[in-house]
Amino acid sequence: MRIDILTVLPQLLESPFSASIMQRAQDKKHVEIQVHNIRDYSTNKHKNVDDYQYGGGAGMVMSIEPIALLIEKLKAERVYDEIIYMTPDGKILEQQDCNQLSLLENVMILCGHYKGVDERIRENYITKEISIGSYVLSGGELAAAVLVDAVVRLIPGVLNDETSALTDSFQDNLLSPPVYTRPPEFNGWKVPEVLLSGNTKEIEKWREEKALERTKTRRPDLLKD
Ligand code: 6GU
Repeated sequence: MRIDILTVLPQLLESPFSASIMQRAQDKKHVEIQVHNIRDYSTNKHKNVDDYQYGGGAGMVMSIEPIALLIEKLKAERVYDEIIYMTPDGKILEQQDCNQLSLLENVMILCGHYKGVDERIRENYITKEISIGSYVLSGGELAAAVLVDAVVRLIPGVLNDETSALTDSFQDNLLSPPVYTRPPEFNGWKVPEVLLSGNTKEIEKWREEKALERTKTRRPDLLKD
């Protein structure tokens, strides 16, 4: 998969992809992530990327020209399956959306900033609008990092058996059961006996029960359908 991220703050997207699973996914060529600075495509001598909004009101709007230039340049290089705009008024991201996106070849992600982007960008280029939750961030960069992380780990080959995405919370609409590691007792706090029993059938049954119990109490909405 190739992911192009368009931003006015490329610094914010340096570290999220430079460690652990995200770095390994790039090293192993499962994904190529390119971050583009919208300011490099500014058409005026001050390198502005925003302007006052028509009709008045507080807050700047991301200008159409540099973003359109950059999008057109990228679209001339390859065909994009989706051009995503990160915005608090987008569809709230869920695991199912990530599963679908992980199957795509070329994805472009535009990070919103200030009061947002000139509506003509949304009308003419954007194919999907995504939010990561019902709260407001200063910009779309951290949201884009969350989206990319959630999607890239699902690309076949990125995770090994030990970290397999198949047992993640949400993949089967259930939260994950509790987990434990050595020692078997700490401060008098014991690991559940069944996990030490070696009885794989009983362990599997216990995990299913705990997953269901946890989902019922914490996220009953997941059990509706
Ligand atoms: Cl995608 N952007 C911003 N600015 N805030 C958000 C968001 C996105 N998703 C949740 N809050």
